[in-house]
Amino acid sequence: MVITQHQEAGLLTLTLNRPDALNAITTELLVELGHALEKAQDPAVRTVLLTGAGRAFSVGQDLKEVQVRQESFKDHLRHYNRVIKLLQQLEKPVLAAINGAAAGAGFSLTLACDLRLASEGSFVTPAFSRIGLVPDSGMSYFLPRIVGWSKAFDMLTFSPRITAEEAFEMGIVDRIFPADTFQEQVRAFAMELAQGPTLAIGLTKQLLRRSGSSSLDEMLDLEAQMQDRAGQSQDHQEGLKAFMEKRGARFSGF
Ligand code: LHQ
Repeated sequence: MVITQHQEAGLLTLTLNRPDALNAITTELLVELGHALEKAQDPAVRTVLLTGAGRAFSVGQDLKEVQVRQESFKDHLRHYNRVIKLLQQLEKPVLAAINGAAAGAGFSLTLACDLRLASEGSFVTPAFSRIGLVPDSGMSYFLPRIVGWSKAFDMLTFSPRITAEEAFEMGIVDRIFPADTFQEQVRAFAMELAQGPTLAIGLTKQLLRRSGSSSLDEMLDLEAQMQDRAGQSQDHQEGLKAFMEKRGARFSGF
């Protein structure tokens, strides 16, 4: 298996597991990741954490596989695009734990997640321009939305190595944890999210997704629809009760 899965309470951890190849992405890896993300639609999963085994998150497409490719890049990218859409469409938080280098489509995978947690000493790099390619796997969609058009153009043209600290300053990375306690701190962060109001978080994710291509009027209507749904949830009842009783809420995710 090149994707390992570990479920602990509502937290599903998916690990890219080709450490000897710095988790370079193969077709096999994309197919396994796609299956795992489909299974993650199960309501028992309340947070998904994507990370890499060994010293890298992922160095992107396995360039050795590309050299012996049978299909066009356009055909090959179908495998990537399926995974990117699944990450975005999951109605629950999806976290990337960047434990080392995240390059090319490896970086794209992290951008399709909702939050990026990086280890001190890790870095991201678009990498595409260095081998004469254009950004893919959603990078041209997500990156300008996070850093703005000019910064994205600069990054995609020069493909520098961007340290976790620089990425944090640019809003690409959301939390940085020390390397020696990275796994424990990521787990604690993800476990807390997995005990959150999952239904409301999933609806929030839908709202943000739609806001990129909607008018204010459309978003106001959609917010009202989503608030109706959230307002009928068990978690809303529990949130209100906990507020009145001056205690922390115990959310079920429904
Ligand atoms: C690798 C790779 C790699 C194989 C390092 N593959 N072996 C989708 C589909 C269609 C078309 C193509 O594009 C795509 C999407 C993409 O992702 S394209 C972009 C692919 N990724 C890259 O171009 C990144 C290439 N790698 C690097 O720039 C560096 O290795 C980074 C910055 C990631 C890490 O640098 P270092 O930590 O200094 O490690 P290193 O460069 O020494 O690499 C260690 C080994 O890993 C080395 O092998 P070796 O046998 O010499 O020890 C590299 O050849 C190998 N490796 N990336 N993508």
